Amino acid sequence: MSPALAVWVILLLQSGAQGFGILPGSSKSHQEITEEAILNVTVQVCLALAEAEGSDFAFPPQPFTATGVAAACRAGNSIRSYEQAIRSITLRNIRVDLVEAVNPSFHFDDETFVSGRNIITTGLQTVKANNKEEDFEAARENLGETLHTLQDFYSHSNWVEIGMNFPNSNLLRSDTSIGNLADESRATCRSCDGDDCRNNILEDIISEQVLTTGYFGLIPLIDTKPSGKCSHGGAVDVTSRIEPTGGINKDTTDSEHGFLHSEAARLATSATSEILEDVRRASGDEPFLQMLGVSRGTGKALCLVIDTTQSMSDDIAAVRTATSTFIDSQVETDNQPLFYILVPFNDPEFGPVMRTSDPEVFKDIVDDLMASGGGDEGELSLSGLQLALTNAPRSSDIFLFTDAPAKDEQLKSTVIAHIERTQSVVYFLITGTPANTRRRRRRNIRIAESDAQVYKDLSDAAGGLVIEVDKDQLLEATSIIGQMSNSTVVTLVRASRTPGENANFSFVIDGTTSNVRLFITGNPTNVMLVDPEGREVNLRTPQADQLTSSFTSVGNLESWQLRPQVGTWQVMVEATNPYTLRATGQSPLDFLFDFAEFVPSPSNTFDVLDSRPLAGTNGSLLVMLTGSNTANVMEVTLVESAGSLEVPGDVESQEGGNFLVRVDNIPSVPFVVRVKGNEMNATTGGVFSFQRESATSFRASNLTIKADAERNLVPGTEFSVPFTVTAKETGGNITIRATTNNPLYTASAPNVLLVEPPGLSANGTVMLAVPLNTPSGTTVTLVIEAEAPGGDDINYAILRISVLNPVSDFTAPVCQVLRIVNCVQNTSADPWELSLKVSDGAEGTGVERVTLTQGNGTLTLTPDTENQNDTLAAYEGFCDSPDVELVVVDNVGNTDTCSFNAFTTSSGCVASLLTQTALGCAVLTLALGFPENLNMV
Ligand SMILES: *[C@@H]1O[C@H](CO)[C@@H](O)[C@H](O)[C@H]1NC(C)=O
Ligand SMILES: *[C@@H]1O[C@H](CO)[C@@H](O)[C@H](O)[C@H]1NC(C)=O
Ligand SMILES: *[C@@H]1O[C@H](CO)[C@@H](O)[C@H](O)[C@H]1NC(C)=O
Ligand SMILES: *[C@@H]1O[C@H](CO)[C@@H](O)[C@H](O)[C@H]1NC(C)=O
Ligand SMILES: *[C@@H]1O[C@H](CO)[C@@H](O)[C@H](O)[C@H]1NC(C)=O
Ligand SMILES: *[C@@H]1O[C@H](CO)[C@@H](O)[C@H](O)[C@H]1NC(C)=O
Ligand SMILES: [Ca+2]
Ligand SMILES: [Ca+2]
Repeated sequence: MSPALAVWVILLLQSGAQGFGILPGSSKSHQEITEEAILNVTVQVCLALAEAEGSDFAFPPQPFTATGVAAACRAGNSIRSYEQAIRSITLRNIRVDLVEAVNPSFHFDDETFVSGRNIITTGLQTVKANNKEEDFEAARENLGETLHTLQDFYSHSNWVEIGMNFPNSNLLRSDTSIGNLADESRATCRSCDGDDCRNNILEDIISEQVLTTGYFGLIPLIDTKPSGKCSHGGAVDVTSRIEPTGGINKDTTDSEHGFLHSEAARLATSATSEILEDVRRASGDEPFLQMLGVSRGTGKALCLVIDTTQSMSDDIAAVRTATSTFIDSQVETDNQPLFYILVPFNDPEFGPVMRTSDPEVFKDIVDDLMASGGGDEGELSLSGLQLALTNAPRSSDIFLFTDAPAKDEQLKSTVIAHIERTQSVVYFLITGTPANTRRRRRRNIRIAESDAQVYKDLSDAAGGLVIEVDKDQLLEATSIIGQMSNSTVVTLVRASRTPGENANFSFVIDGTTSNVRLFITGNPTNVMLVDPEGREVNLRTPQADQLTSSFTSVGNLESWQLRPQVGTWQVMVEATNPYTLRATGQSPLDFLFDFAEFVPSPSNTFDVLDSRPLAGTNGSLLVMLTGSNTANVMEVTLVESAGSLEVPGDVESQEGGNFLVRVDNIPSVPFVVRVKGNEMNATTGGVFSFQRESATSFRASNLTIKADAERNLVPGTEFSVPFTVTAKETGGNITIRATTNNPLYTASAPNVLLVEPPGLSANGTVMLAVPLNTPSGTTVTLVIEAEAPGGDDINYAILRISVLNPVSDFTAPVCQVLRIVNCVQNTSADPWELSLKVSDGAEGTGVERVTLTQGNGTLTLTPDTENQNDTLAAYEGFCDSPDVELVVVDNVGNTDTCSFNAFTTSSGCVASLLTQTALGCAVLTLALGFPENLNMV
C-alpha cells in the first residue's frame, strides 16, 4: 500500500460515520453489499429464464463476479454494459453519503423511521416507473440512492440487536407497520465506552423488541439528542459524547456494535436482494435484465438519426437496404443490440424518438420513413442528435445521415456535453447531392468545408468519423456500420490533426483482441504501418497486404483490416491536410472511468463528476477494468486528441476493482484517456500487456458548475434547481443556458451571472416545468451550461430528474379463486384447472400484468367484462405439476405472488394478506361448495 493510499483509506474509514463504509475494505461496504445482491439476483433471473426456455443453466463459480455471471447468463458480450450498470448503481448509492451527508432520514439516523421508509418507497415507485418507461439509466440511479437508505437501516437501527434474522419487508411498503417504534420520550440506551458498548441498549427495549436508531451529529454544542437516546457512535458523532454516551452502529467491525457488523451486512444484502426481486416482479424478467445491462447481444443500442427532408429520398432508400441487411446479420447473434432507436429530423420538425428491441419492428419503422419538405438548405440535425443522445443508453453507437448543414449549430456545446457524459460514439454519413442541383465537384461534397466543421468537431468529441460520400456510395459506406457497431468494439488508438502534420502513433494488439481495423479520413499523403516485428509497409503500395488482409475506400474514408499479430504496432502519417485516425478491435477487455473530486469532511472521500473537471489543477479519475477478474491497470495518461501533449497520472489500486488515478495538471486542450494494463493468460499463466483509449475526447474548464435537484418532479408544481458557478481565476459575465431533452419541458434560467472576486462564484436557479399529463417515470434531462466571456470555455451540469405523479395505490392486486378442479394423485394423466379473478380493487390503479412463474400448464388471460380493471386468469395443467405461482402487478408496480397447489388449494386468500380477501373468501366457500353449478367465469 502506497503512503498516499494509506491516508486515503484512513479518511474513508472515518467517513464510515454515515453508514457502511463506502468502498470495500476489511468490513463490508455499501459497494460490496450492492454488488453481491445484484450478482445474486441476476443469477436467479437467468436461472428462471433458462428453465422457462428449457435450456441448461450452469451456476457461475463462487464468489460470483460480473464476468462469471454474464457468462452463465450467456451474455458475455454485454459484460461492459453490465459492469457499467452495476457501477452506476453503486456510485449513486455511495453518493448519498456525500450529497445527503447530514440529512438523517437518508440514513435512518435520529429514529427517522417514517421519513426514512418514505425515501425507500418513493424511490422504489420511481425505479418501477422508470423501468416502465424503459429509462433504465434513470432507474439505475434511483435504485442506487434507494439502496443506500435501505442498507443503512440494518447498521443504524437495533433490528439485529432485538434478534431479527431476516430483512424488514415492511420497509418496502407504505401501508404497513414498520415495527414497534420507540416513543420520542422513551429511553433506549445507557452510557457505555468503546469496547463496553455491547450491551448498552436497555433490556426492556430488547425484550419488548422496540425499534430505535442512533442519533448522529457533527457540530459540538449544536447537535444534540433527546434524553436517554442511543447515539450512532464513532469519532465524528458528537452526540455519542452526550449522556448516554457510546453508540450502536455496525458500520464496520471497529464500530461500537462492530461485533454485529457481519450480521447487519448479511441482512442488508438480503434486503437488497429482496427489493431487487420486487423491482424484477414489477418490470418482468427481460426488462429487469435490461436495467442491469445484461443481454444476449451487445447490451448497446443501435441508433440512427436520419434527415427526412426531400433531397434525402435516395439516401433513405440506401439506409433502408443497408440497415435491413445489417440487422438480419445480427439477429440472434452476440452482436444483436439491446435496442434500436430511430430519430428523424426535418425542418422545422424533428423527432419523435422511435425505440424498440424488436428487429422486425425496427425494419418496419425504417421502411415507413418518407422524405419530404425541409424548406431551405439547413436542417435541424443537431436537434435530432440531441434527442438521440438523451434517449439512448450510455456508450451507444449513433449514425447520423444527412446531406445538409446544421441549421441549429447553437446546440453544438450542449450536444458535446451529452457526448462527454454518455460516451456515445457518433458517425456522420454526409452525402453529396445529384449533379443537377449543383455543379458536380470531383469529391461531390455538397456542404461547404465550413458547414462540415460542426460535424467534424462533434465526431472528434465523440470518437466517430465524418464520412463524406456520393449518394450512390452510401450503401457501401453504411457497411461500415457493421464494423463499427459490432459487439465489444474497443478503441486502441484515436487521434486527429488539424491542420495536418506528420505524426507517429502506436497501439498494442493483445491476445484478446480480434478484428483490428485502421480507419483514416482526410487522405494523408503517406501512411506507413510497422508491425511488432519491425516490418514496415507503405499502405499506399501493394506491399500493404503483407500486414493487412483487406482494404476498403469509400468517399473520404479508408479502412484496413490488420493481420492479427500480437504486440506493439506503429502508424506513421505524413500529411499537410487535416486527418483523423482510429484503430479499433473486438475484445471483452475494456475500461470504464469517471472524473472524481475530493469532498472534504464529513465525507472525506471522492465524488464522481457530472461535469467537466477543473483545468490547470490536480484532479482524479476513478478507473475500472471490465471483462476480467485478473487484469491490472499499470498506467493512465491523458493524451491530447489533436496534438502530442501527454499527462501521466499516478495509479493507486484499491480493493473492489477500482483504480484511483491522480493527475497533477488537467490539460486545457481536449484529451482522451489512455489506459495500459496487464492481464494474465489463463492458459499459460503468463502476463501480457494491453492498451485501450477512451472513444470519447474530453475537455476541462476553468469554470465549475454544481447543481442539485429534489429527486422527483411532480407535474404542475414549481420545480427549482439551484446551481452555483465558480470561476478559477478571472470571472466576468458568465452566459447561462438551460436546455431539456424535450421542447415540452421548459427550463428558464438567468441569461447571465456576474461572477466577481472575492468569491468568484454566483448562484442561480433554473425553473423547470413539464406538462400535467407527463407520465411517471419519464426523465427530464436538464443541461445547465455556463460559458466564460469569449465563448471558448464552457462547463455544464447534467441532471436526470424523474417525473413521479403522486401515488395513492399501495396495494398489489389480489387473486381470488373462482373455481378449482383439484387433483387426487400425482399423474400426468389427470388435468387440473384453476380459474381466478385478479383484481386491484375499486380504489386501485388496475391490473397491469399477470405472469406465470411456476407451473408447466398454460395460462389464459381475459379482461373481466364486468370490470375492465380486473383480469380473469384460467390455468390448465396436469396433476404431475401441482404447484402454480403467479406474479400479479398493478399499474404503479405494486406486486405480489399468488401460489396454488393442485392438492391443497381451497382458498382464494392464500397469497395475500389484503383487506379485500374477507369478501374473496366468502365467495370462495360458496364456489367450492358448488363447483359445478357456479360458473362465475
Ligand atoms: C439471493 O437472492 C435470493 C432471491 O433472489 C434471496 O432469497 C437470497 O436471500 C439472496 N442471497 C443473498 C446472499 O442475498
Ligand atoms: C463482427 O464480429 C464477429 C464476431 O463476433 C465477426 O465474425 C465479424 O466478422 C464481425 N463483423 C465485422 C463487419 O467486423
Ligand atoms: C495465451 O497464450 C497462448 C500460448 O502462447 C496463446 O496462443 C494465446 O493467444 C494467449 N491468449 C491470450 C489471451 O493472450
Ligand atoms: C484556463 O485559463 C488559462 C489561463 O487563463 C488558459 O490558458 C486556459 O486555456 C484556460 N482553460 C480552458 C479550458 O479554457
Ligand atoms: C457585465 O454586464 C453588465 C451589463 O451588461 C455590465 O454593466 C458589466 O460591466 C459587465 N461586467 C463585466 C465584468 O464584464
Ligand atoms: C450560494 O448559495 C450557497 C448556499 O445555498 C451559499 O452558501 C453561498 O454563499 C451562495 N453564494 C453566493 C455567491 O451567493
Ligand atoms: Ca431546411
Ligand atoms: Ca393496487
